Amino acid sequence: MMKPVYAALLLAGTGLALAACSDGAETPVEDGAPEGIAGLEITNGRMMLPPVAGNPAAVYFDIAYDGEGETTIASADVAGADRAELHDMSGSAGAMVMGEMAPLALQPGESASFEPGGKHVMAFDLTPELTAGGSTEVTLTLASGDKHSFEVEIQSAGDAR
Ligand SMILES: [Cu+2]
Repeated sequence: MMKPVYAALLLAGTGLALAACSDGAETPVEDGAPEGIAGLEITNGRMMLPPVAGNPAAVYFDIAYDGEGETTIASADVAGADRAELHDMSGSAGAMVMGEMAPLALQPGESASFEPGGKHVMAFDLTPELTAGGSTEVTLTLASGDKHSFEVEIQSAGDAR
């Protein structure tokens, strides 16, 4: 007796969730959030120092988004670096090239990894104060102009990525 009722409720719930998702795509962006973006979560953040001083460093992290409406990451800044760019790798094995990445759009529920061999933030002209074992702040700027900052651990080139 209980089982069919329970199953029917589950089905009804699924239908509602799907409807809510498709409506969400057109929800306008919420007001600016000075202390970070609601629903944006960064984990596993780390900066890999270059093997040769003077070369750029790479910043990696995992990003998960579960806010309202689409969000788009347009640029990045790294404290202690003169400038930073969003990069991605393209091409095939043996002939990979990196280049500037198009702004990264995330829908609610989506996630992405910035990782060796793929997307990364490239940090140019580092101050000598960025040393292995320390940390620095990375700020992502969204297409909306909102910013989201987080700390990354600094690792030397030889450390496991
Ligand atoms: Cu790069």
